[in-house]
Amino acid sequence: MTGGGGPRLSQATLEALPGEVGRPAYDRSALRTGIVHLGIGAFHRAHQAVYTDDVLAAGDHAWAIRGASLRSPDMRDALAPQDGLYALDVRDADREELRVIGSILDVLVAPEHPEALLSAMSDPGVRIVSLTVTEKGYCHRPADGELDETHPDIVHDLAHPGAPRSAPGFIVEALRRRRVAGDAPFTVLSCDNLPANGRTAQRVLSRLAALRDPELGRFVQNELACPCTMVDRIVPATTDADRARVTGLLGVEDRWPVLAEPFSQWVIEDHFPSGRPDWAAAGATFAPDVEPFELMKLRLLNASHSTMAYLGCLAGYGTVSEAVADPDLARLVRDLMDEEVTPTLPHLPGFDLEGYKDSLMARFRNPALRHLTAQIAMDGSQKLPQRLLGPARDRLRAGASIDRIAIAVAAWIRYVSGPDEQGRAIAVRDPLAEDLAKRARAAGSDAARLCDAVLGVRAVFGDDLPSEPRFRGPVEAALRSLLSLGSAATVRAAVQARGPA
Ligand code: CS2
Repeated sequence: MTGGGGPRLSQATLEALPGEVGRPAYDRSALRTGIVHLGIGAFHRAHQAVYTDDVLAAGDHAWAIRGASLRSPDMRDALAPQDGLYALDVRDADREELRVIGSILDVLVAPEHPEALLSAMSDPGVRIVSLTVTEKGYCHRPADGELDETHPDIVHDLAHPGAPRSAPGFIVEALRRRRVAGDAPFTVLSCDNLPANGRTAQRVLSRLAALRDPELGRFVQNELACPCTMVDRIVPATTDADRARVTGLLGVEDRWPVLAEPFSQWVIEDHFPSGRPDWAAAGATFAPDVEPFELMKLRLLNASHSTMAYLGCLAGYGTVSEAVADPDLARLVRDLMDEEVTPTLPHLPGFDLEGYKDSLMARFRNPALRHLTAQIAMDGSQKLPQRLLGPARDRLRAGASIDRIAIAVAAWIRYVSGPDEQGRAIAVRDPLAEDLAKRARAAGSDAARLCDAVLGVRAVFGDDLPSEPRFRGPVEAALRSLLSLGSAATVRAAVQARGPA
């Protein structure tokens, strides 16, 4: 991380910013906290915080955000000297726009002071607790979406409910406190890439609450609102080069700006018994049923991302725009979307699905974002079920083929068992990394044995897929090809087998 030592972006230096840089068009000292956000990473700051910034600018001052980090103090350390301010740098091939976001008041660091976070969440003025804690933050079993009661953080939180570690642990304890105090529950707003994310959150929370106290479990199950959302914006991790560039453009140092593409979408189920901001005025969509949008986004955008990430990492492509510049890989991804995913999607009347897929391909090509394949490749065990295995199950149920899905799944197996095609170790970042590595070591490089070993991870593949020959067969064939011919040749053969476009 750079630390230039020059003046910092802050409330005091806002006025000196160059005229073209956007900034909060409201009096920040008049804001009231309405939202506590768990998981204050780049995605939240480039997405929900921006919609909320618009709401505040429109004059509704009741919805400022207190952020919380459930792990490291880095974000607090970067933003505290900046009064919570940071720049959003929106980039594509031919434009770059900078805007300073003011909706986040401060950042709490949960492990340093769990009580401070619990008391922030128990404030009756807080009406929404939103989350971007990534898939693994729900402490669920990815294959069936149920709470993993053996998860170390859940075990900890049941033993120490007043000083939790996990997001579910904090939420359940804060809800309990509000109930005791006679305050209405907040609404829990999941903004993670999970299928039916609100329902997943509620399932996990009611189970955890019930393990603490059956009565609390019933309360969470019956009274807690957990609307589903579909969130979309491509937000690569900020690099030191980005920090230096933004600092140069602002004229003051921003220790942690966020970069994003121009596109942004937020579809929200409208169920907020305690009230909500008018995010629609900022471009969000409130819909009675979000699931069709979530499925479409997870299975088209995120599944393509994961496919490019594993095949791309193996082939030596560092970024998504490099991966999609390979015509064979681009063809494979588009075929995956058109032939194997689209038939599994619910019909969205009046929605231009072809246009949506075209726009995804264009977004993947955005050369101004260095979106690392290694970033997307992480936590595959938590991502595969909703991105690739859900569509695979739907296809198999319909008696249809899954050849491209199988290549993507095999690429993940190949990736987590390393080394890469140049013989270098792959740094697999995944909560199951150790188990996966152990299985891979025991299986060696024989495709059939490796396939069986990794498909045996029930938390990912469930009880059905490993024993389904129409799944296992194509996955093993693709893995054999990846092991013997490599990623590029496997992709080329798949595309050629299909015939000319
Ligand atoms: C990506 C997502 O890292 C990943 O797994 O697929 O973060 C993706 O960029 C966002 O969901 C886009 O909205």
